[in-house]
Amino acid sequence: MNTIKIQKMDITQADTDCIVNAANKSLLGGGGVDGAIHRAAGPELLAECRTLHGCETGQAKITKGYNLKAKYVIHTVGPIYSGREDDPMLLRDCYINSLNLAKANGLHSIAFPAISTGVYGYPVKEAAEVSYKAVTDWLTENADYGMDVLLACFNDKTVEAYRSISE
Ligand code: AR6
Repeated sequence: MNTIKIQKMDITQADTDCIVNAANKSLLGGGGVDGAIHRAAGPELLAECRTLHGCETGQAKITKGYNLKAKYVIHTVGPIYSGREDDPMLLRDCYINSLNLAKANGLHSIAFPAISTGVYGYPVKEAAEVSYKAVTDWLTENADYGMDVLLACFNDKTVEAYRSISE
């Protein structure tokens, strides 16, 4: 069975099989959730990221989780919000490609931060709509797989945005 859970939390504390990092194209670390994940995982994470040679917007790459509870980190790069048509498409790609990569690695639980809604400026409500639909579409298409999705919200605004959509 597939599940979705919305929870206010620090994603570095998630004990899912993998957590998703809202990274930038260099995959070499940054602020926000990216900084928090690198600090919690330890320097070996950056060392492995250096071997990946970056990542395009909307795509996803996997590494080990090192000192995190999660065994793996899936690094994806959200769009920098521009108000153009391809913002929602690229944001959707982040969720779909991360879920596909988790499945390809045999993982059955995954935690997502609200990708692009911090430094990258995507309005929280709009992002929550795109993200929630991407996740539910994927779960419907992969109904037999058994994936537990945790939407790890760092603040009340994000929790409320997801709750208002899911209810
Ligand atoms: N756990 C869960 N969510 C968090 C955490 C945490 N520990 N810390 C922040 N958030 P952002 P972006 C939330 O800025 O907008 C980095 O420098 C935060 O409140 O981390 O995709 C990268 O290197 C917000 O809701 O990511 C890139 O350069 C969400 O995570 C750039 O920022 C995303 O905020 C990516 O920007």
